[in-house]
Amino acid sequence: APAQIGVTGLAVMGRNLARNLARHGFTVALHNRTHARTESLVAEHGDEGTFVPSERLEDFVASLERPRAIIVMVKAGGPTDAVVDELVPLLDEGDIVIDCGNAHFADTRRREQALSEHGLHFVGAGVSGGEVGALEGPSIMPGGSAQSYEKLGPIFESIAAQVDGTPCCVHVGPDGAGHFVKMVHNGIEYADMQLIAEAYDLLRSGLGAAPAQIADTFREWNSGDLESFLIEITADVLAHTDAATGEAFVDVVLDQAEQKGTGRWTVQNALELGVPITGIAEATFARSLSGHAEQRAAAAQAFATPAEEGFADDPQAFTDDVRKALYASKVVAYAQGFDHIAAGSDEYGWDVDPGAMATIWRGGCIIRAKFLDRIREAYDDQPDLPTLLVAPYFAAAVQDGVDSWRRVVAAAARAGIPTPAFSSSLAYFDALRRPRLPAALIQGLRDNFGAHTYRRVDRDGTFHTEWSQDLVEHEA
Ligand code: NBP
Repeated sequence: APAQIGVTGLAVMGRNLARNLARHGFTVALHNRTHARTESLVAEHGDEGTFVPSERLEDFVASLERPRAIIVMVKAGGPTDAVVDELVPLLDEGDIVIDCGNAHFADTRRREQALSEHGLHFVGAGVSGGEVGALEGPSIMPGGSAQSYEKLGPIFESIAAQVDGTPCCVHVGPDGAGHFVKMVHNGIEYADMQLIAEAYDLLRSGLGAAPAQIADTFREWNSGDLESFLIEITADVLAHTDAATGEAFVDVVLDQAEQKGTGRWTVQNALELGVPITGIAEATFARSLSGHAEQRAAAAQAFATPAEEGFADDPQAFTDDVRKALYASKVVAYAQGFDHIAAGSDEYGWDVDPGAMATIWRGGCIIRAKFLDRIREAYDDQPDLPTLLVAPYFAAAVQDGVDSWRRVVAAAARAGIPTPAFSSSLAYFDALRRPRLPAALIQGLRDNFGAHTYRRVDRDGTFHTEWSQDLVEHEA
């Protein structure tokens, strides 16, 4: 029988996705540029389901039922274009090419446009969960036409992670919507990880707690509001001992965080759309800063650590403060991420349902967390929520944590412990809730040096003051 779906690109991700599909009863056509990968997949896992391997791309395409659904799981960028270009002449009208790699959503928009001119569907699908997720159930964020989802929906929803009987997959919106949402997901992941790292640093450097002790703290936190995959694996990583040295694993790892670029994409696009995703931006810059080894060495030599007294007066109280500050900062990071999705949806005309995004991130993906249920509820209750921060549940949580948040940020500043994500999230919260901002002064300065005009609180219209001529004010 012809295959129901095909996968080309059988490195870690494609291989596991193909196995997941086969395990769910789909007949899966297989192809990889280097045929040995296809052969080893069939040799090692051929008994998990029905695979139809082909060495030539033409045979692979011919082995599929129509309309064809072909998952491309190759290195993002040039390789994806190369594979798509090879596929297009072999396909027929109505066929669907699905890019499950980490493409930039702008590339996905371009490819979707190009393939639609050939009568083909191009679906950019964000897939999160790493290699384990791909095999056991990822979170899937497919974009592309509604028509393509009629065929793909049942397949993707059956192989996705399931939470309370609901699949972690939904049609996100047209063209690049899926890859856009995956990009923001990764940005939130950056913020989440930075916040966790700052909480660890506060307990480690502030209280002098050992990694194994802090692992216990995170394990405890994982039984409350903070329950999430990242908190869980933080406990695992902190509890881990390096086999070679017997030291805590975290102490033998070079402290320079790397990135593949999705955080940067998120921040770049947020700058273009004018969405203040400060938590994600700080997290991305914190990784860059960690890599500036020469500057760090020079500054470390030039400046001493401030002497801090009384930091650990009441370790338990401080630990509770850190937990609450972490939660409040996390709420800010998600509020900003959901703002970003809303802005992208408006700008590119996607009509993305934010509550549905919270739903499909509950399982499979890296940021899966208990509190995503609360986000979905918040949008169910009020679809036009101005910001997640004012949804009753989150407003109460932030209100409850705000004193702790201030104490932690103040203590960190006194002790010289950098908490860019904690601090900037608090500043964001304070800026949002203040009735009046010093932006008024900025407008005054802009009008002074550049005649950029300003608006007034008491009258409609646009004004300019003639600063050099006795401060004459007139409507611009
Ligand atoms: P890689 O990103 O390492 O890509 C390797 C695959 O691309 C191989 O199948 C390779 O074929 C194929 N390929 C390349 Br490279 N250039 C090609 C070309 N010009 N023509 C045809 N095939 C080409 O694989 P991966 O780690 O499995 O990731 C796949 C995608 O999934 C990426 O976009 C990645 O960003 C994304 N992703 C990865 C993760 C993760 O945890 N790793 C998570 C989520 C998403 P070959 O065997 O012949 O060299």
